[in-house]
Amino acid sequence: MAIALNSGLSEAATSNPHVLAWIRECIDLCQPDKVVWCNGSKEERQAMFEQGCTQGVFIRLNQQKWPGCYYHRSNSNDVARTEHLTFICTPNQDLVGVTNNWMNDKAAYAKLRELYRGSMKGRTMYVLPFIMGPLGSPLAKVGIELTDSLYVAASMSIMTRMGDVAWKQLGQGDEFTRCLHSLGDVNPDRRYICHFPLDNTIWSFGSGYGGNALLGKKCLALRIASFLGRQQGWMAEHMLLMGVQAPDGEKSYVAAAFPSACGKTNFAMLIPPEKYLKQGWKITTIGDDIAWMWADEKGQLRAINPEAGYFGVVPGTNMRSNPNAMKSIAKDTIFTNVALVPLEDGTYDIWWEDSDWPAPAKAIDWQGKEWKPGSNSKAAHPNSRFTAPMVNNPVLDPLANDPAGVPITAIIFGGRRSKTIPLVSQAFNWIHGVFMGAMLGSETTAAATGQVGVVRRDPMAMLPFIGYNIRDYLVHWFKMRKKMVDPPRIFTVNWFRKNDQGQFMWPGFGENMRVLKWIIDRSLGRAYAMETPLGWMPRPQDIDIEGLGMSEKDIAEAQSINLDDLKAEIMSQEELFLKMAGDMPKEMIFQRELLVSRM
Ligand code: SAT
Ligand code: MN
Repeated sequence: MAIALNSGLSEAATSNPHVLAWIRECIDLCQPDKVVWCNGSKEERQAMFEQGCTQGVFIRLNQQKWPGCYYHRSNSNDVARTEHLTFICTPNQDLVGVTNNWMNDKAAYAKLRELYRGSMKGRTMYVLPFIMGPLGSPLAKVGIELTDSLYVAASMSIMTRMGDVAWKQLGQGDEFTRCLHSLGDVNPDRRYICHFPLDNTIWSFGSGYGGNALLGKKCLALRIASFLGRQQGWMAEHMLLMGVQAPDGEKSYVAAAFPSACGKTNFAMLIPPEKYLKQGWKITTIGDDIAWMWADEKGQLRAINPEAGYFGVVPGTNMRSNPNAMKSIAKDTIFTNVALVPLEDGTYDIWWEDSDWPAPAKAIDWQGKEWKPGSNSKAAHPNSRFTAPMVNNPVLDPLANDPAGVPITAIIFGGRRSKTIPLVSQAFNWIHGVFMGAMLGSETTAAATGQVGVVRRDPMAMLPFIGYNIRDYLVHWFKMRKKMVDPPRIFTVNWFRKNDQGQFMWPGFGENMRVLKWIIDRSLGRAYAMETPLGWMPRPQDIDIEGLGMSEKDIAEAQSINLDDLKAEIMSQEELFLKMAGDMPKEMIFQRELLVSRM
């Protein structure tokens, strides 16, 4: 960490004139006391933690149990993404379409400038240069975040390839995302997450939490990148990336889109059932949240994970649900908004609901209040998170850092649906698959503020992240087909279907391997399927149930299509059609007609 006083630029780590001019403007506007140029080193992160502990930003956890781990509590009004305060700012509204909040770009700059004015007085501005994507990848993008949050600085050093590599990649060029972040007074009335895709700029004010503040993640790698991807002919998607290795060594890669807090991290780190492990099956992780994909010169869809760490939901993470996540968070991890457990020696442990440990007799909950078992509240916030470096993951794929990415064999869409949607189905073709993805619905979770548990349409699990007009986004998906010789096969899954007694019909977690195997076999043309109104579906005997404790009849039930439910589903899809009105691409209208006529 180089510390610069006065102008803030005397210690600059780059001579890039575009960077210096922009940072000068931001210093003049925000008036920080101090500017710190970060280099992304391990020592620097350690220094940030030490400093954070003296400032009360971090609490050091018991280092025997949690080596290199720190605790952070965010403001209790600031614990999830705030979609209603998230804006795409352009000269006219048609650029952002009906699914985004829009602000006129000039008006947004003017409004936020007043908020930023002097907002860093008495604070330090951290300059965080970072790369999204493996170094040297054709899609890798440079961003620079200026922030007055030490938590954000330390988190970005885990979540991105941060530091001098970014200055090197940028050189003297002007192609970088300008990310300005200030906590302000963390007041929801003065909270704005603004994206200016035409200027490759993000201004985030008034929130210190995750997707609102770690600007490389949802803001850059999804909203801005999706916009750039459409211009440049590639895709930025809310997808995990995983490798599936068969016993004979055959390796396939799968991309899967699920809305926030629907188990993407668990799926990306899946441990196959005992039987599969014995046979030699292996799952590896490339990424757990975001995929950037392009068609290479041979017409093969390839993907990279732009991130370098995991920002995962903590509650429910344990050695049964996700042992690889437990190992990933065993060291060098930041825990945000879980419960803090004071130990007798004056150090701290942590705890969360549905963890490997019994509830402590006493804890401090995510709001900083005393908590006891039987207290009428959660100890850890349902959206409490871990921030862990991906190198900790024991099943990190050897190609996770490969600039050439990995070839994609199958794309999976999934939502959290207690009714109607079967366990697995395959689209008839790419266009049908895009329709399937566009019609994805999911019951809302704690990852965003608002009501939890209502079904909302979440096209490609991208509803909160498409950085431009959804009409053009869907057309872009259709057009990508032309760039590919043999496009990945597309599937829909639902791990969350419940029976009339309210019990899950599918065990999920590692057992998802059984569905995944059918998906891979189908994609490579060696598994059976039957035609249904929804798409190709396995017969019960096509899913391996050996050792599962489920019968073929149970599978048939999890796969059943109830025509009345399906009609209601199609009616509720109407919502998106009406919203988009005359803007719906004709492929979508035809696919809907075909679906209705198949019924
Ligand atoms: O807070 S984040 O947006 O990064 C997490 C999520 O909602 O997926
Ligand atoms: Mn996500």
